[in-house]
Amino acid sequence: MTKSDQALKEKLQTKQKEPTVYKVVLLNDDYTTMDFVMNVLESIFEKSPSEAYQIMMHVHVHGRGIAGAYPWELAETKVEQTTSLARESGYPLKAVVEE
Ligand code: TYC
Repeated sequence: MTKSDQALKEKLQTKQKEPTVYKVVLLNDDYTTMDFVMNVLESIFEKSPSEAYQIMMHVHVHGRGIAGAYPWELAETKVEQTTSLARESGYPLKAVVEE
């Protein structure tokens, strides 16, 4: 193995250790309460109360905002958890995964 083969191998190995992350985006709507959105951000996205408030207000004002960034499977799970908690509670809150 040449020196540059070794360098390439190390580069690839380093890359594989950094999983690609996907954004979970929360969408605004007129019916979900601010309290419920903050509760979702704290319980599912592990945000502090002040982070949850800031993210919720960003979504409320701008229409959408990033709740977090995770490897694919985890991002999908967070969307599912958000959607089922919202539906159980009678809210139309939507979350989507974005690259
Ligand atoms: N716009 C909602 C309200 O005024 C609050 C809200 C914020 C809803 C963020 C969804 O993702 C959301 N009650």
